[in-house]
Amino acid sequence: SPTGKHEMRICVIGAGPSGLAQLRAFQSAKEAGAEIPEIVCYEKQADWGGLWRYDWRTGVDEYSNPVHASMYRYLWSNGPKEGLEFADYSFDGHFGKPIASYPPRAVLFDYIEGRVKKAGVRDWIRFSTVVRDVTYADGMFTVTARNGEADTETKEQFDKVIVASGHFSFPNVPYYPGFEGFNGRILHAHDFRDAREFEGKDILILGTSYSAEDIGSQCWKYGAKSITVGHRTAPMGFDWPSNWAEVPALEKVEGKTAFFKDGTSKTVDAIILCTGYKHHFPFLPDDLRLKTANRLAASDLYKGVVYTGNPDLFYLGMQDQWYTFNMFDAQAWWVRDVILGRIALPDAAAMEADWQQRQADEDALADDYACIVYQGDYVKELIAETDYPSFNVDGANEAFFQWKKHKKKGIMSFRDHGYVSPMTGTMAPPHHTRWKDALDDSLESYLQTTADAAE
Ligand code: FAD
Ligand code: NA7
Repeated sequence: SPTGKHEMRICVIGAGPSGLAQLRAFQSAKEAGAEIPEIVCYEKQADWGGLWRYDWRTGVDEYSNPVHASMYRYLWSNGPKEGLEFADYSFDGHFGKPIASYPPRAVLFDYIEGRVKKAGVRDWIRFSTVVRDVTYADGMFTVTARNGEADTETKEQFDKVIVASGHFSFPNVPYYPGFEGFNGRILHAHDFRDAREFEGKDILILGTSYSAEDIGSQCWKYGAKSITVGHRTAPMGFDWPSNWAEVPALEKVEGKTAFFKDGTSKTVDAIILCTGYKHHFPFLPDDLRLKTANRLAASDLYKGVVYTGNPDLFYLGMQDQWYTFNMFDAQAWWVRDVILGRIALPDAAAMEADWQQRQADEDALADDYACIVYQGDYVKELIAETDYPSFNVDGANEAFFQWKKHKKKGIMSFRDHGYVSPMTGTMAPPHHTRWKDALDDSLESYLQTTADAAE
């Protein structure tokens, strides 16, 4: 600049819920009168919303980059919306009326988008632009990105980089003997798009976490003949429908027949690997690259967000998630305040001790209920240190507890329940149609009231 003063520049990688939280955090400080740095957000996809932006493509995208999307048609929230609500932008406010607790993807996309449209931050984002490389020298980052549409590369310098590229996109794909000779389709959850593909089919699912549970449930809902789930560690143990079986780990496949550890077998048409994802950052060199398991207290992150190997680098949303959108907000507001000089970082030893202590605390947790409280406490800890609107985290915990109980009671009916908003205190009305019978997952259908739907 003419004064010789270097203007601070911030790079945000990804415009999913985490990256958008970061943009909104800076914009809200600006709105309140603060001076904020220049912000450039690179987004590989043509639109914002991250995983919540549906993409019919699988494999590579239109510019031959790996497709980011892992969501599929007919996906409804797998946890209550009362656990993820933004504290600065309520569901009641966005939709103008109370809505039911487990919205389909399109409804949540609309909600995510509503807040950032209102904030007016779209201009900060460079769409269809994938970050290819990040280097750090002399206190500055150089970020190399490629705009797919223009087919051009840029290299720009930044003082800080915030990685918000998500960690449920690069599939963890195990091999089992016989896969190469299987006479059917083998796919990972990342490439699953439409349950109707498996109507009338016998399917085998490997894995016992959210993807296994939900993709199996989708296939059941849309008419699969049978669902068999192989577990490596333990069965999910829900009260499944009669055409659903939980079996031990897969040993091998011969032709179309799968053989399990207990000697039983099942002939199947397709194998869906719900075997999780990798934290994978192909654009980062080793000394900046986060290496962590999918857990509540990620490795090498002070307060869950500052990279201890280089505190000019931040990561958002890298934890395994009970809390999502409002946790990303808590992180983004906190990172913003470090960058604005409102929060000071301690020395390297203290930052190192911080994540190790968090992991030790996590390792000592007794059950899922304790995990929910632990992540709720983390959200409380961060929001207490910024001006993010404080909210009833205990109320959100309560919605998660109820959700767990409702799943135990009926895995195909838990989405028929409603909970109290920790932001507005509103009790969610029931959806007009039970989840198992609601085949239309559109926003229009979901937002109809019981009276409209009956007409
Ligand atoms: P993402 O949503 O993954 O967004 C990351 C963004 O970064 C993407 O837009 C991507 O294109 C971009 N990006 C990646 N690499 C680059 C690059 N090199 N250059 C530029 N841009 C890049 N959470 C819930 O709360 N409720 C649910 O019901 C729920 N269901 C889920 C179902 C599935 C199948 C999956 C996979 C996840 C689900 N989640 C759910 C969790 C989900 O992780 C969060 O809701 C949320 O999307 C995470 O936001 P994020 O911004 O951290 O990551
Ligand atoms: P998760 O929650 O990371 O779970 C991965 C599952 O995959 C888990 O049950 C693992 O079983 C299983 N797994 C991993 N490797 C293997 C092999 N080699 N063989 C058999 N089973 C294996 O991933 P999800 O996709 O379910 O959920 C990710 C997000 O998507 C989540 O936030 C949701 O909201 C949607 P283990 O218990 O380790 O034996």
